[in-house]
Amino acid sequence: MVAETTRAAGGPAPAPDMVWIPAGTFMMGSDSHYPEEAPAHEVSVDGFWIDSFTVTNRQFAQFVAETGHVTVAEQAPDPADYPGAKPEMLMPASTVFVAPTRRVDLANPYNWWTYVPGADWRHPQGPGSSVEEKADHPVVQLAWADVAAFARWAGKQLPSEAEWEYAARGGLDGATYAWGEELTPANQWMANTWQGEFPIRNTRNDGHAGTAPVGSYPPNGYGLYDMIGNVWEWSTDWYQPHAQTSHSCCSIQNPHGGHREDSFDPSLRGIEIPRRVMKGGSHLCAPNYCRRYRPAARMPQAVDTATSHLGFRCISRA
Ligand SMILES: [Ca+2]
Ligand SMILES: [Cu+2]
Repeated sequence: MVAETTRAAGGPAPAPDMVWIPAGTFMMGSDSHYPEEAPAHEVSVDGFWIDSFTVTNRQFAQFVAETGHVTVAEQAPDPADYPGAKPEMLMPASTVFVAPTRRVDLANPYNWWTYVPGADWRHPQGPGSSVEEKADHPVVQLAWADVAAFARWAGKQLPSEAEWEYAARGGLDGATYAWGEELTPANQWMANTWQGEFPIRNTRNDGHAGTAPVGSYPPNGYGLYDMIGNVWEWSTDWYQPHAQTSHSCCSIQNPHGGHREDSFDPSLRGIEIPRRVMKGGSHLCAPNYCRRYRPAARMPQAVDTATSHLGFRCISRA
């Protein structure tokens, strides 16, 4: 599982299992998929190191053992932050995917997302679950404050959306997938996604129904594993549609997303929780619901919200 460390313009790797991504210019976003990905626009990023793998339960456990960090999901939310919240929403809890038993309205994500008291990174599906057999799976159920604390402890940073997307493309500029134009080239599964009818039937043709151990699928052109699928990954950018943040005239240098105040969820009036961009899609992305198993795909994620399909990896800027 140890990836060969690339030594290049960035000098020696700052930590094990990191790959140097050379500075470059690429087409960020896509005009061919979901509206929030458009317009495709030219972007340049400086070189940086990036983790070959998403952070695992084993690594997060080491961080917690050394620092005593208590994650957001393990703490009761402060009622002052959530005016009008029901009491059951104010206990330590987190968001878990629970497959419905019959076909449901795909327009309502609450048909499969459940707020489960006692769900946290050690119990990703709730109190009855554990990560004992999942040391090499990506850690999940982390809010922004948790991944930021881990990165500080590790002496690393978190990627901007542009850095993440550039790395995910693996040198294939403008390609639909991180590996080319076909979802399953030569009938090979390149990422852990969902096969079958989401959210009721997972045929696990790719070998995994939930998370898979990191590095279970082939790496991209830069030697990075699981950039697509398995778990979504946090980026630093405040969420805004590309159309509102990009400039059409010229390439943008090291962009860092939108404005914090513009990232609030407009449907939650009076609750101003900023949202960052998450990238890469997850084991829940399915052709009949969410084709976000692509580098250009992006979704807003409230900084206080941890889920069972969201993890992260770190970078180190030169
Ligand atoms: Ca799968
Ligand atoms: Cu998806």
